[in-house]
Amino acid sequence: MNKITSTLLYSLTGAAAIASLSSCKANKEAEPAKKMNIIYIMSDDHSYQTISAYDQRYIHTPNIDRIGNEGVRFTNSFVANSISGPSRACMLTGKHSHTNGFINNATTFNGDQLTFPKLLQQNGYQTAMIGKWHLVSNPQGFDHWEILPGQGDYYNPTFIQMNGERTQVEGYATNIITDKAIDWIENQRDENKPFCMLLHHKAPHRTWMPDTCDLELFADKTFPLPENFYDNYEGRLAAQKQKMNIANDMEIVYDLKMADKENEIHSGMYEDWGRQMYGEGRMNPAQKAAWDAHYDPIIAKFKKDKLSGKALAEWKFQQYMRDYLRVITSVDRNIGRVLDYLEEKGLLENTMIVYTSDQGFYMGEHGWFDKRFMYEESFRTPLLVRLPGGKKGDVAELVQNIDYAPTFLELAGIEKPEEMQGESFLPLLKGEKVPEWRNSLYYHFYEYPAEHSVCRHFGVRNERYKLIRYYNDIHSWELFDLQEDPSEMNNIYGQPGTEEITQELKAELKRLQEYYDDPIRNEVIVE
Ligand code: SGN
Ligand code: CA
Repeated sequence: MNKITSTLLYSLTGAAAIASLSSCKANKEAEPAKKMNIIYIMSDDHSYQTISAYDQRYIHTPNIDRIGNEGVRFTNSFVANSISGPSRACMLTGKHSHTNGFINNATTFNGDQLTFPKLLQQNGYQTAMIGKWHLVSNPQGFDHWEILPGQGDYYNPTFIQMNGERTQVEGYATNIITDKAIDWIENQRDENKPFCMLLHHKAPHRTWMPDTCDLELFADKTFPLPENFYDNYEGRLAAQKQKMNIANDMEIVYDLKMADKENEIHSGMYEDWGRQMYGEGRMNPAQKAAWDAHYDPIIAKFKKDKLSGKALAEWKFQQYMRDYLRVITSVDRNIGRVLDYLEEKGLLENTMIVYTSDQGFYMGEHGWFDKRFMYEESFRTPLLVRLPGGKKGDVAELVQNIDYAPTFLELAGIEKPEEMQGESFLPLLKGEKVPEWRNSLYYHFYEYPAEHSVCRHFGVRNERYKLIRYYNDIHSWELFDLQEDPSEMNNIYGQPGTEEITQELKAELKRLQEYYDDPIRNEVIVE
């Protein structure tokens, strides 16, 4: 059977066609339908604002969009704890942070607990994990893994192999992770088994280092400042305390690459790291030459212009946006490579493809970069899923990253273990209605005191309202009406007229804390 016939058959009837094809074989018992493969692509800190399927203001991402166009775009997708390691632990275990134990990036993941890759592996799947892992302990439940140590590097990254050896690979991380993923699918897996591949990019994490071929992109573009770029954080105590402000906390040398050869520019505590990273450090001579050809003239102009105040803040914003979007361009291009490869091999028809990020990110909203807060830009995360034979279009139900594991398991025909707290959204992917779907989400962020100074908080969000409780050093409540105030500028907690909704949300918050059994409810009493 040639590829066109097979493509047609698969796309017409999906899994049923796969089953009937195998049952055509003469004098052979009917083989069960082949299980769907899973490719779970996740990048690090990719904001939905910079995916054109979600927002057309900044960049065109045709390949990422394709996943949503040929499948489902989740318009209300959220995380449980907006920071890398914790998010990853939630996704692997299907459990909230307090249950899986990985509450902040300083924790070590207890890899002995149940995860979806383990269950898939035990049920006949071949499993692989390539790229950023960030859980300190070694991956378990994978037939193959190659991970970046910690955050990893953009240029000539080192990978930790399954045998514990560390190997440095020349090139750019996003390309290399993609090469390795395609190579595993092409040459290393057992073709008789379904597979599940976790393809997890380092990009576009700080410090947003573009590939050399993308350095000139967006050079002439000026991006509109978000309306609340100059937010003064009135009525929001934790926001006043944070250190993730572009104007004040984004570093000229480290974040914005102004590592001048004359060593005249000095900025921030990470300056030395920056000078090392953008100097001879990890780059080879060709990479360094391309890098300098781009940044040297910008450094020269920066020195000459001597910007300050708002002009400096806005220059920082523009530089940040350009670098970040260049890094996204490379992510998108490499996702295109994966999709083209799968198409060429006839694998698109029996592979579910997921694109998401470990959390959202601020693109200057509230004046910020980074994440952590339960505010929309970082509580949300992009989620596009292409399921062959499934629904095409938007899904508006509230989903959370604890739902991924149950979804993958259901797709593979494996029952959800009792301890998993998420819900499978497979029915939503198939276009089914789920009347009893949740109508509120629980969130809990712990990493404090720490970098960026975002206080500990938990909260609840429903379709329209969000209630946040900060604790630890700051004890305060915030209430937002997302319909009236989508940018969360106006904390209406305690205002006349909000008594009823506040009581309702507090009751819901208590219910969720009990339902998910978060021990914080014994320490910080919601009343
Ligand atoms: C690093 C970054 C922070 C970032 C955390 C967590 N600093 O510490 O800006 O918030 O990672 O990010 S850096 O100087 O090392 O770049 S996470 O996505 O990995 O959780
Ligand atoms: Ca992240």
